[in-house]
Amino acid sequence: LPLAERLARRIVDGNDKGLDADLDEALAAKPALEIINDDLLGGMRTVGELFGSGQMQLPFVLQSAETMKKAVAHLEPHLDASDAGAGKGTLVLATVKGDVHDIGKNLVDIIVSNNGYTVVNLGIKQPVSAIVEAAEEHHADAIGMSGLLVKSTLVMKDNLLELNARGLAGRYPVLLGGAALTRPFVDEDLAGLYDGTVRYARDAFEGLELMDAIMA
Ligand code: B1M
Repeated sequence: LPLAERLARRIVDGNDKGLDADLDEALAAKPALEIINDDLLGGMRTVGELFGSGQMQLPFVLQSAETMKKAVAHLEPHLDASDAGAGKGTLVLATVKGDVHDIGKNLVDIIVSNNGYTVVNLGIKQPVSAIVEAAEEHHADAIGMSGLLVKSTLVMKDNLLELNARGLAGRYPVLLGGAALTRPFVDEDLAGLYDGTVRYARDAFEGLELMDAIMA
């Protein structure tokens, strides 16, 4: 197989034998970010389709996810860092309560922190109380919530209402992302509920753009 297809296939098969060598070969031809976006995420999309249609079982999805994580970890030192360490602001980032998906969230962490922000990455299954506590402790400039399950969209809604109730909506702009969300859902169904600013980020780059806009 050509290298790009081989990399996508490795993600689908959850096969990390020789992964680093393939990634190094790819790095000689294109930037790390393009490898993630063009090749690796394509593999993850296929995994989602196979799982969704019942052609792939959960343990294999997990293996694919582990391979994806190893690949991203290998590429991370090669990602362009502009303004790194410039202290542009602080983002508290979490996967919401009840949701274990963290590959996308961790990509957001990598992209945003490589571009001059401090990211406090709380991990998965985070209740709103933990998110608020971290935001207060770290004097966050924004809160980012990720979720991939449909039920996570309801959790996000509750979290926004909780921030309202605590009088914190004006203090924290909120970025929302993850495959369960759509822009119309966030703009039409969630934004109106929140007393502050809430924005949808399609991918990690839009997350970075939104942070830049918030801090401008
Ligand atoms: Co699960 N899973 N999974 N899964 N999984 C999905 C989400 C699903 C769509 C698969 C499917 O059915 N086709 C489906 C959800 C269906 C639904 O809710 N309607 C699903 C399910 C059902 C489940 C379980 C319930 C399965 C079960 O147990 N029976 C279970 C959930 C457990 C739980 O959360 N309580 C489960 C478990 C798992 C694994 C553990 C095996 C594994 C996750 C491993 C891990 O993350 N460490 C897994 C995986 C890998 C997937 C799929 C296949 C791939 C997700 C992924 O990593 N994509 C997924 C299928 C899919 O998404 N179509 C699926 C790559 C990643 C880069 O994309 O996270 O969307 P994503 O991030 C993007 C953008 O969304 C955005 O930036 C990234 C790109 O730059 N983004 C943000 C994300 N967060 C952001 C935050 C921002 C800004 C941008 O600012 C704050």
